[in-house]
Amino acid sequence: MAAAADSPLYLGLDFSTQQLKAVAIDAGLAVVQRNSVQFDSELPDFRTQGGVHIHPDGLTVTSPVLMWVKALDLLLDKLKGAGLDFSRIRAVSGSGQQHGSVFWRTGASQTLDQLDPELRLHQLLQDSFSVQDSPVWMDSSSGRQCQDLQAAVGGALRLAEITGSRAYERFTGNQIAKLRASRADEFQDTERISLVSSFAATLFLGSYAAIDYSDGSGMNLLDIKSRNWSDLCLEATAPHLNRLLGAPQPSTSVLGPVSSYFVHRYGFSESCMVVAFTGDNPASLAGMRLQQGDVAVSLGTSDTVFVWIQEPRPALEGHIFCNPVDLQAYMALLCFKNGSLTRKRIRDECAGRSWDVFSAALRDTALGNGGNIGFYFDTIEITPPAVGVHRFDCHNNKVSSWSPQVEVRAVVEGQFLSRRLHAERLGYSIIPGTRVLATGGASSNKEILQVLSDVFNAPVYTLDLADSACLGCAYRALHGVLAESGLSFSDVVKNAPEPQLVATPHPTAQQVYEGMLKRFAQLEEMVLQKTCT
Ligand code: ADP
Ligand code: XUL
Repeated sequence: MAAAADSPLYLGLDFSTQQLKAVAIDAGLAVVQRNSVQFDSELPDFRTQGGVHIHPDGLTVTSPVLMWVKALDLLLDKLKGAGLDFSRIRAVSGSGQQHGSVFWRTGASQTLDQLDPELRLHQLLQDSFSVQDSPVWMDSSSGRQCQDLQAAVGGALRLAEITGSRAYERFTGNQIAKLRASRADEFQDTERISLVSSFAATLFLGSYAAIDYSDGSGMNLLDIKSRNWSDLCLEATAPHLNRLLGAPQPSTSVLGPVSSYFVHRYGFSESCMVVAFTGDNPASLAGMRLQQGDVAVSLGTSDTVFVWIQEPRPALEGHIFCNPVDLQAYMALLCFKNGSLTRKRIRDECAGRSWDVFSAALRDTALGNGGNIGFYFDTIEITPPAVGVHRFDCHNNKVSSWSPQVEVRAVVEGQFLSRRLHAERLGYSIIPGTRVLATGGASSNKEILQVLSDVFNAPVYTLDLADSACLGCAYRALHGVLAESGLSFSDVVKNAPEPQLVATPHPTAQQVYEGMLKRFAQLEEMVLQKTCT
């Protein structure tokens, strides 16, 4: 039955690497609106590629913070143009690419407090940032600060025990330490530091929004057990950092009503609530309604693999984050930098820039690719920290090229062998009943998902909507307003559409990939040693 024309709606947003997306749902969880703004093509003045600027050192990667603000202006205009009645929105929540940081200039809170609804946000906030180019998750320029932090707290494993991860260059604390050392004046002129998620919540709230526990776990600063900033980590990063960060809050918190700017400019209701924003991966966990035993594989700009866990066992590889929907639980995550952008490069070079041709190459080549194994690290990888393109034939001999079709299968098989290898090292194992839940841009490609199913030897499911982070935030907005009456997240989303089965493993998959996985692990070790020497 269609919902009444004035029934409540819940808005979810996702400030991801390449675009800003929105999904509105009704109280019955049906999607009523969907829209997006592509940064490169719709905001060309900022001259980004894939939403970012890669600096000449090849390590520093940033995005213009005003591009994100302008994207929100544009998205809201698009939603209005498409007929979304903002007055029906009961709550809004959102997510952002994880780890990115926004530096608000001294005095910005006053500007936020008096936003003139006649003007656009990007005009109003032009002078509100002490740093124009926000470091993002693709940055790997803070190696020195990572070493310093680990030394200060008693080693990599100790840091992982406190914060859920050893030091990673993209993690926000290390970015803050780098900025403080390299751009002291801008740092001095900063009154508040947000994550991309809490920055976006701040725009809606008109005052500084708290960092939530789940996205806050990606900073190397939060004690994931006490769910408070770790004094040890804060002190090792910058003086008085807790003042710049504000107190962290549960990811399910209702932060307050939208600011009067949104009421007057777009017709939001004064009682529309802002529910804490979180990271895109935690938001995907919510959107996919991940259950214990499932493994989620997100194929966006980055590829990520994540599982729901009850007891954290931090290690030197992978990350443990506080769970975004259950205060007692955690999630484990692996992140791979060379995901869609690398697949797209191979598509452009070997498949005439067409996903259809790319898919045909996967269909026309055999499982196991005749024993050929490829590693494709266009930029220095996170898991494992290796770089370069490395091709091996079935005898483990290095080769310099393959036919276009073999190259296409090699990039996809190599990526998924790596996802499985590292997920198993994190404690994940395939058991009868295991579901692989796929999301992100590439999850619309059935042939890619068939390879995923074969390599994992498990069925692959997707949601109708490839963008689970955005949908997860619409669910979280709804949960935020209902949580006060004691409803759990799973109660709230129990009638959401079930994921659809899209691929089952080929009968020979286990035989082909068991052996290949062992060879892959040995070859990866070799590639890694090469990178380190
Ligand atoms: P993000 O949220 O990280 O910005 P998305 O999850 O929207 O990214 O995924 C975008 C990526 O999806 C693009 O880089 C693109 O290469 C990839 N993609 C889109 N369509 C396909 C397809 N049919 N096959 C494979 N990859 C695709
Ligand atoms: C996760 C990570 C990326 C970003 C961008 O640790 O760095 O997945 O969240 O999507």
